[in-house]
Amino acid sequence: MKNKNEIFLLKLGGSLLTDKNKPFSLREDIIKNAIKQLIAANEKVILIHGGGSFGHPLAKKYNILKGVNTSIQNQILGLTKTHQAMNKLNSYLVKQILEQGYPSLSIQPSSTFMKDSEKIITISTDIIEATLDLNIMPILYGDIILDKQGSFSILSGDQIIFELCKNLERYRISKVIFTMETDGIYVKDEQSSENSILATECYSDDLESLNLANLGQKIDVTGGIMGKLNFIKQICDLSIPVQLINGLKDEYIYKSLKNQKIDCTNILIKK
Ligand code: IP8
Repeated sequence: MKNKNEIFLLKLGGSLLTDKNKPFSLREDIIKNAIKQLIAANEKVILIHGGGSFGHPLAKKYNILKGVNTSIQNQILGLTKTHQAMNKLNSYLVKQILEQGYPSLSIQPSSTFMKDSEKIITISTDIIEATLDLNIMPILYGDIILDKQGSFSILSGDQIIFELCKNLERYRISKVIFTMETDGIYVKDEQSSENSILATECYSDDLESLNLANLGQKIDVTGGIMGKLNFIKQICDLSIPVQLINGLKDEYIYKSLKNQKIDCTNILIKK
């Protein structure tokens, strides 16, 4: 029997939820299907989603990641617009989930986390744990983050996951699932330079030395696959297993939440 306080963290990648080539465009069928699987699995989950074509283009336009820059026209307005764009994407997801009769609550990351120079300060995770206590699914998302030193930056969904892994007290995270548009991490095939192979199992200690094939940065201001691997390594250092799965494949989100076997990348923790 499962420990009552065990939960999954599930990240729905922004490139899965939105059309990267068109600002502010939703992939409605994909979103609805992902939500259907999540609800069918009926596990205790904290849902985190990325920015896709909502947050990233604005964050890029106003160079939000690097903080205050007075030479960028209307940067502060751009900061607030970036948040608003993420809010809009988040509202769409929450609406779909509620319409399917599943209790979920959006928790605004820019009011839950702050920065003090480079360091992230978690204001409180009590609200997230109180939400879980009531059997409500908390939903967080990549957002802007304000800095005590008078600046700001971008807080990615991956970073939120790492902060939750570090700071949740009453809930044990049994697995972090990253849902993407590919089956996981691809490495270059040493026999043929044109081919790449899915790394189905990979020890966290080996992440840094992988000969990656899928390096595309696309529209992400928050570091693409390299940034993700960096957080994955740190999550695994907390002894939490990580799985990277394809959110486009039939029932993969459901199967992952039910710990069923799927073709994906499992990051293993070295004993
Ligand atoms: O897609 C980025 O979140 P991510 C959020 O998880 C913004 O990296 C505001 C660009």
